[in-house]
Amino acid sequence: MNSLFANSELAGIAEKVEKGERLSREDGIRLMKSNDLLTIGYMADLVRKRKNGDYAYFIVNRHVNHTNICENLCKLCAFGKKPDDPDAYTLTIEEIEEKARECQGQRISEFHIVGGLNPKLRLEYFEEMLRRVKKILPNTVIKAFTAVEIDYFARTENLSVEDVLRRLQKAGLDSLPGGGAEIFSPRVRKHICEKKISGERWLEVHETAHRIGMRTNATMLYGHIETAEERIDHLIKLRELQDKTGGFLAFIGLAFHPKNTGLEELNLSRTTGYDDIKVLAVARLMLDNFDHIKAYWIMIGPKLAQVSLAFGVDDIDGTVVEEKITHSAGADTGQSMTKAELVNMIKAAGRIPAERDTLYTILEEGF
Ligand code: V47
Repeated sequence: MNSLFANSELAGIAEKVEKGERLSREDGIRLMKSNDLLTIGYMADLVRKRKNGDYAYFIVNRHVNHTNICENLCKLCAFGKKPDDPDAYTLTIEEIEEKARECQGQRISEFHIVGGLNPKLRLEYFEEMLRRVKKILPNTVIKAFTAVEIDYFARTENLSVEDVLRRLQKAGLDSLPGGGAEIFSPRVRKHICEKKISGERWLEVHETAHRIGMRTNATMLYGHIETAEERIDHLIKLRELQDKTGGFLAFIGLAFHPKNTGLEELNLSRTTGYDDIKVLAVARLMLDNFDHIKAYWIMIGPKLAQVSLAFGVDDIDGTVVEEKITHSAGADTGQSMTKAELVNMIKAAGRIPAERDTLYTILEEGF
């Protein structure tokens, strides 16, 4: 190990990282509890470089939230509304088509659609939505519906998850986003999202998606009531599924935003920069079978997202355009970033900007 770290409390872990050995649960907990951010970052950067060289990726994408009406109304979420709430909305297919049309003429790689659990919307609405978006943007990947939504469609339509996924795939669905995973611990789920599917079910939906050839993402919501142990157990569950299927593309850390949520009464403060960076770096170290660790600048801010490139992150998401979930919960970031801004951030970090598609094929590099 680099002699600089010989006396660090993390020296043993650093040695394993240098040799490319898998880290244990205990290693993960020690990392998550350590404040030696530079040693953690040094190790995460080593792994990042091994996997992705000097490239830092970004994507030209657009998020759309078709409805905020939600049966679950999880405490952690400020986006979901009851049907009679004055702020409740459901977009028509024509309104979604209009958003897709706005992207015509740009080289947009990914259309990201997620929404609440709205009992009025049937599977046909989603199939029609996918077909019409695909018609307008035939070369754009549609990444849509969290595992929570897929499970809801299966239950309300009395179909298996596989049947739902196959029907949506036929209509144009290419990939699933990583949302809704939160923290898999049942203790935490009981407090922050009591009605949401279990962690096991979330993993089962992703496993099914992988089996039918869909690549998906994984997330972890941190910065509420979870412990270091619960964070590491969550990452290990993701790592175990990845060992089995290899279907995950990227991991994204989601920083909890408490404003307007049912957890506001706990007086939680927003996540700190130190913790945001640590979660991404420790994820890079624990998720040795994930190729990509993605920073979502909407949640941690563009400046920290840029700094995270030196702490294990190889991908910054994205142009986004419109974001409602984090902004309902008090995010003070913008909602959109230009390609030039992303390129500039990456270049200033000394890395090669690489515009990617969903599967991380490079469309253009350097700039
Ligand atoms: O599913 C909800 C979480 C997710 C809050 O897969 C909250 O490429 C913070 O999943 N504070 C949506 N987080 C975001 C998401 C995502 C983002 C970017 C890329 C990808 C991808 C996925 O945010 C939700 C939920 O897990 N969330 N409420 C909140 N108050």
